[in-house]
Amino acid sequence: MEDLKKMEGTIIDLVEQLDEEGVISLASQALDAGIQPLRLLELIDEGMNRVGQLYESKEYFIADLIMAGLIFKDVLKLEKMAAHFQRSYSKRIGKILIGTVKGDIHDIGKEIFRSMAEANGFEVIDIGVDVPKELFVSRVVENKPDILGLSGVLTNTIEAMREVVEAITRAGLRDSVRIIAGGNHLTEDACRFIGADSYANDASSGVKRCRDWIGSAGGKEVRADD
Ligand code: B12
Repeated sequence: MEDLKKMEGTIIDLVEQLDEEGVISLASQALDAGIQPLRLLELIDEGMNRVGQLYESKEYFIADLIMAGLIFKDVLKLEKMAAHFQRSYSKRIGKILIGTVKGDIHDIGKEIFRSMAEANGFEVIDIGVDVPKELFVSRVVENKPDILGLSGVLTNTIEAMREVVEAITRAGLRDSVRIIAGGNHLTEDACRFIGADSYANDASSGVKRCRDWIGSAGGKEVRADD
């Protein structure tokens, strides 16, 4: 069997080549050989970046982006990946409502954030993609989450995110919910423009921020295996 280091490079190449069977097969082997699920996600992500670059340079087309998305979802479904994100908690530490903002249908990053947040003890209500601001408001009223997560991958989603925060404020809900914006294009400046309490470029740091918020509000983590 190839050693892990070599496998890592090959996985990135296979994603770039959109070789679905090859990625799944090698990803399974790498998991069996002990690769950390988060490391595997990083590798797939790196491959996705390459696909994105090829799309920008017009060597790849929209169908190729679709294929890349399917490959990522297949990897997330692998038994060891799914198992990594499933831990049982006797008590949830907090509630997160999450959706991808209007104009954006990318949902893989949101799903990764959701899985990681659930694995860290949060209850997560996912309201989907291309979500209008009015729906964010009504679902916040209905579900009373501790945290609202706004996902957006397209750079122009910053405006839609800002509109959601404005709508939440207008509805008199701003003081009842912390807001985190997620997307790898976000910056400190963008976060200020949006009016969110924080932002994250990746799911792990986003979940960490949410845990810190719950911790500072006096929340207590209780795991089933504690
Ligand atoms: C797969 C893909 C698609 C698939 C999406 C499938 C799906 N189910 O999601 C499809 C085919 C639908 C698609 C469509 C389009 N896409 Co596209 N797509 C991609 C691609 C290749 C991968 C995206 C992805 O899943 N990445 C992997 C995940 C894990 O990363 P992520 O989404 O960034 O998520 C991480 C963080 O952002 C963060 N995060 C995300 N959400 C949240 C939420 C919270 C609360 C937190 C804390 C964190 C967080 O954590 C995640 C994990 O760490 C990227 C290229 C790339 N490099 O990303 C282009 C890319 C994003 N797409 C692009 C474009 C242009 C489009 C289209 C406009 C193409 C077109 N002409 O139609 C359409 C837009 C449709 C729309 N209205 O949304 C551009 C965006 C350019 C820009 N500046 O905005 C990119 C960058 C490609 C490129 N380089 O040109 N796409």
